[in-house]
Amino acid sequence: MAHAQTEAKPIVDREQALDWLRQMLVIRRFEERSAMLYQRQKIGGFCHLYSGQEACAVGSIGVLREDDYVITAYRDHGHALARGMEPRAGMAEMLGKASGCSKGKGGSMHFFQANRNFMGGHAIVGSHIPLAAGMAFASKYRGDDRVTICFFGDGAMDQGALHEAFNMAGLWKLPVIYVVENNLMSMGTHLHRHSAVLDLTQRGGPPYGFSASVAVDANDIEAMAETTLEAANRARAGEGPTFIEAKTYRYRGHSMSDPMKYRTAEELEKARERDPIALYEVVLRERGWVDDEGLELMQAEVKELIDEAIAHAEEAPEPGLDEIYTDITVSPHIPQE
Ligand SMILES: Cc1ncc(C[n+]2csc(CCOP(=O)(O)OP(=O)(O)O)c2C)c(N)n1
Repeated sequence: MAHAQTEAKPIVDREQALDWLRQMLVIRRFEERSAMLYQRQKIGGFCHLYSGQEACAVGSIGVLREDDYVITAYRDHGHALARGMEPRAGMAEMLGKASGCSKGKGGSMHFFQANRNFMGGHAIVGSHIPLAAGMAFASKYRGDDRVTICFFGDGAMDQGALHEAFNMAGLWKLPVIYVVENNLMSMGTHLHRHSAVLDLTQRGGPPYGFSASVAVDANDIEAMAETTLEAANRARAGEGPTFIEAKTYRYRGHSMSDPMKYRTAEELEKARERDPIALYEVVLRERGWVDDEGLELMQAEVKELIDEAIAHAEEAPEPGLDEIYTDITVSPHIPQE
């Protein structure tokens, strides 16, 4: 049983809190079922699970506006679902079906939903970090007050693209929030083996003149929400970017093919004692906002939602051959007969 460690005063009302708990449960179940489908070879390509990190996506995206931009790396299911993607569009994408969010052509690493300003999962480590600066630049150029939030892993801290983009974001005071989800691992390489400085808030914000650089316990969903809200307020007020080191942990291997030999069962067990979903359930019980019956009902609803998404995905058609060149490149480069 997890113990509540959050002291944060509620920044949300009951309805919002229950919605966040539900979203975390949806992400967890979506991925557990995806893992099963992967093992049954229903899902092709790479598949990176987010289990253990749910509070990071739900808490941060949950305080943003619908017109703000969200962009992430390849561990993207959690961010997409937190942004409101329908599980059936996500699951169909996992199975490579035409009704998937990227028409079945992107797969697990390339969820995308422009009408929710979810600007995608990106497979090349660090590649989307300059894109986030570009989106934030566009907001500033247009004179609107939209914010861009960009998620990446601790491994991306070493990419040159990150440092080039951070320099421009700081220089031009762009309205962007950069969130490193520090789950301690870059594939099987521990942070202390790829970074001389372990306090990422020192590497992320200060060298580039960001308005703030803060570390947060990202298993505490409300702490994550509060930190993000403050960052968004600063960005909208023209104060420029914030760097957030979201301290978290992933339960699964890097991808489905990772046997996790770099980690002990004890380490995993210890991490699970601070499971973000269990922690939040305890908090909400203590506030009297949920009880056994409410939780059971919520779990049953989430199960049904994911069951339905899988049934839809299994039955949906594959993309037709005529889709082979669509959405791949701009029209002049499509081969002509
Ligand atoms: C430029 C580039 N180099 C290497 C890879 C192979 N690769 C895929 S994921 C990964 C590790 C990244 O770890 P991290 O950024 O910490 O993210 P996490 O998987 O923990 O979410 C690597 C090296 C890649 N996709 N792109």
